[in-house]
Amino acid sequence: MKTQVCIIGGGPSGLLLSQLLHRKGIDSIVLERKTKDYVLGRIRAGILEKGMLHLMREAGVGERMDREGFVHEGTVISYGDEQFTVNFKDTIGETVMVYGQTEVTRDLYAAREAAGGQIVFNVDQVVIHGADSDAPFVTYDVDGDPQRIDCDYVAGCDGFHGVSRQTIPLDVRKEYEKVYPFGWLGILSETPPVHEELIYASSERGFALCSMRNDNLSRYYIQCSLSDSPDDWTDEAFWEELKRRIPSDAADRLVTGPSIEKSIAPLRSFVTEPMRWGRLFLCGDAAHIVPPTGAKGLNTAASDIHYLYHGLTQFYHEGDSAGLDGYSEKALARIWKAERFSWWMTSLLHRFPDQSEFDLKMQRAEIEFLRTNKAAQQAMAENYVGLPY
Ligand code: RFL
Ligand code: PHB
Repeated sequence: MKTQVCIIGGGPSGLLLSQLLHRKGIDSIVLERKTKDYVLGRIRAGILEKGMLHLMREAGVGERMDREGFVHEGTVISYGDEQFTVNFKDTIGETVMVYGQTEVTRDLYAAREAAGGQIVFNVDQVVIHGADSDAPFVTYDVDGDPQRIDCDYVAGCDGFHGVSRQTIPLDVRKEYEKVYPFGWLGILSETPPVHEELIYASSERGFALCSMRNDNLSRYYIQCSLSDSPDDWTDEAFWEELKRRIPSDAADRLVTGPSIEKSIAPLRSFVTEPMRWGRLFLCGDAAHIVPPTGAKGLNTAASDIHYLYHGLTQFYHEGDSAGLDGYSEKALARIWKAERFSWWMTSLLHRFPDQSEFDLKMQRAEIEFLRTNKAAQQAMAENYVGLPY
């Protein structure tokens, strides 16, 4: 088989790139290791920045998002029983949208299918060949049958555990990593959200987050030990612990119910440099990971796709490779700022095992500074709604 861009990974990065390129007449094939149902069963990000909303609309898949998504003008930060709102709309005139990654992916699959886009599921043994040559190709097996795709470019959108990053030789690739000493235990429940805005809660017992997907679907997280397993936590134990970590007025209002999903995510900051090697471009989780505290995972994937999509369009429509040549530098400049913000929010709101009394006082002083200082709120708002592309 032959295509212009071979896209490895059918998560949000790969699907969005494929759909955007299709609208510009650029051909691609997406290779996905799992089934569509498996990809749609993963419960992940919930908050979309302006840049991601714009890309979804440009890809022609913004209609349901604009109809069913919830615009949020701010977020609540709490510490113990104290709480305040950082209002993005009032401070910088911007908002974010609550629309789950599952729905984003569902809309993108539907659009690719409607356009007759090629997505190959259940691929195995994916290998990228000749990425540093003028004639790259990708080999893989599907149902035991070996296959080959010749292409101009390869987009590595295969997440943190994919093969694309590993294809870049170790003497070219440099990785930066911070692993946090805790995870997030998350549940999804068919209950009304406890509050109309998200609540990011710092408490003596650890961090908690009250989020949502719609009027009757809530997403809650609590900081947990890395040695915990979801089976250690009954629904009752989860709700009890959540109530202890959020302000008492919210705890009193909280509607509990059976969980329909329960999982633990470890927290990590990770960046690989460069994000391009020859004709291979890394995008999204294949190149970088943020802890979820700043809601930046999916949104940083979107900014990579923005730069790569424009670079490829410029190349195919104008014969100019400047956008592709500048891809890694441009993408990384924005990534590092999102890494900083996610690390800052994580450090501000979690309990760390080795924290001294002084460290706790510093955390508290920083939260109180944020509560009372307009410039600090503006800095948080600008980062939370998403820095410009
Ligand atoms: P994805 O979503 O991981 O998609 C990569 C796709 O590539 C496939 N794949 C392969 N395909 C072919 N060949 C191979 N060799 C392959 N290896 C892997 C995989 O099956 C998969 O379908 O990466 P993408 O598209 O870059 O999207 C990034 C986002 O998914 C990610 O940044 C966020 O979901 C991060 N994240 C969260 N972000 C938030 O903002 N809020 C959250 O609450 C949140 N929760 C999460 C998360 C990430 C998690 N992971 C990765 C463990 C919860 C979890 C559990
Ligand atoms: C979510 O709704 O899953 C969510 C929202 C905000 C975050 C992380 C996760 O910072």
